[in-house]
Amino acid sequence: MAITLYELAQADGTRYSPYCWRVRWSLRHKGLDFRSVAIGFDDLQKLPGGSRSVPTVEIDGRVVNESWRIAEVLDETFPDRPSLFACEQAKGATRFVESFFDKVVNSSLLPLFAREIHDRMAVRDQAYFRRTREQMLKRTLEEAQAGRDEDVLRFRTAIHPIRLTLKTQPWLSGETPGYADYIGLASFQWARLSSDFKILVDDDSVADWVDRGLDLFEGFGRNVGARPQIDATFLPETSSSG
Ligand SMILES: N[C@@H](CCC(=O)N[C@@H](CS)C(=O)NCC(=O)O)C(=O)O
Repeated sequence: MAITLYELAQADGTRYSPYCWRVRWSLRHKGLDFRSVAIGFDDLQKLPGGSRSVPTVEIDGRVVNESWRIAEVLDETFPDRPSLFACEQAKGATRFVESFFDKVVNSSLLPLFAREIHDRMAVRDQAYFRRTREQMLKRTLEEAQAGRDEDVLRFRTAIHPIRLTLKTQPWLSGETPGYADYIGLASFQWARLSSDFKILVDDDSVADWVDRGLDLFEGFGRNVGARPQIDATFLPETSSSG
């Protein structure tokens, strides 16, 4: 079984996309090895299957796009491996988790460190990123960053539902981590890899959950840095963008 994950990378090769990290953790959850191919924004139109966004995966030649669909396909294709959704009802509820992280968490995080995302990407990606993200944010990357000391306080309040959930269970998925956790952890991983700005205070239960998430699968999330650490069982990470 050959699995290839196409994903955005910083100039130094660090994979930082929050939607790709959902898939990265999902693949590890299912115990699947994969080859990571780094692309730039100008490679999006060259993705297999005409995807135009990452994550895109190829599983033995079958191309799947969109993080949610990829998670579904992983559960359908590998039913004997640990499930990402556990049951249809849990999957239904996880859709709400996805919407919360897409529309509340990721949208609130982007202005805090969009300028740093820009600075860490390859120069050839920067103009496209600046143009499209400034359209989204309706202000310049610099203006967005200038307000972040106040914005982060609002962000910490907005994520209170995560704290309330973690009061009664160790993971968003319940007793053990599942796709709901990978959706959420991926957002904080995006922040961690993109910026030095402090998103969470140390004694926040959300910070503890992120910490535990980074330790999963022998520190799979933690052991990435300037150069993505390559697990001995992994195929080498390759770059299509030179
Ligand atoms: N709903 C999609 C969202 C994926 C997404 O927004 N990916 C970004 C990178 S993090 C992308 O490919 N953007 C293309 C662009 O900005 O043109 C998913 O869950 O896979």
